[in-house]
Amino acid sequence: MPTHSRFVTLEGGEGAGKTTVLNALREALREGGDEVVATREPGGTPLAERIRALLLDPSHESPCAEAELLLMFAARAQHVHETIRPALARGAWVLCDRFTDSSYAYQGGGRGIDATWIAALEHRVVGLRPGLTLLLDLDVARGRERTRGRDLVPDRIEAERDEFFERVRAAYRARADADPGRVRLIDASRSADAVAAEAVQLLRAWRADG
Ligand code: Z5A
Repeated sequence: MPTHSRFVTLEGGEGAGKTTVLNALREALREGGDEVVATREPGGTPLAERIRALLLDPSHESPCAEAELLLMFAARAQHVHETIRPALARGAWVLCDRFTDSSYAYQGGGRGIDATWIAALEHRVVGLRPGLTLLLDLDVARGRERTRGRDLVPDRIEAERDEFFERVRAAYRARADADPGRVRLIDASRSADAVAAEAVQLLRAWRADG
């Protein structure tokens, strides 16, 4: 699977601090004068954002696990085609809040879909991996505590039980163990400043190496 050195993703469970870290990374890269495209999944294009709304809305019929996976990849295909590849082609950095590792963690680990099926979609539909993935690892209960009271109604995936999120976390950690060169695990239980500082340091080292 081809990777791109300027394609960097943030992964982790609910409340791990991805959005907070992404903002710090964007500032660090902009200081160097580079163009930075900050985006997210599911989403990142008008069509993919509409698919996101469908996926997260708790008020209508829930998709079955397979439909959920295919909708995640439908959004991703559009996002890669319309936003990510063009940005990388013009030399920009792409910082993405979640990408295919989320599908392995949530639909694979959480829902129990066979990883070989996810890998087949990744190869046929996406064809691209980030050069660097920062995995913010956090205890499930602490993540939930951080986001408690944020939304009046939790979205459809946030409403899952703790056991689901424990499986998600285990699947993420297994991906970091299997691919330590790309997936760097960060202890996200520390202060937001300490987590952001480590993430920026890892990115700077990555940029210097590349
Ligand atoms: N999903 C999927 O199933 N399959 C896929 O393929 C993809 C996604 C791509 C939407 O994602 C859902 O889609 C997601 C997985 C699924 N469902 N869940 N759960 P999302 O990224 O929009 O949802 P999220 O991960 O739940 O976002 P989040 O809860 O906002 O997490 P975050 O971005 O990592 O956290 P944050 O916004 O930076 O911080 C949360 C709060 O904690 C906030 O008040 C911060 O001020 C605070 N915070 C942050 N860092 C710290 C530290 N270090 N200490 C204390 N407090 C902190």
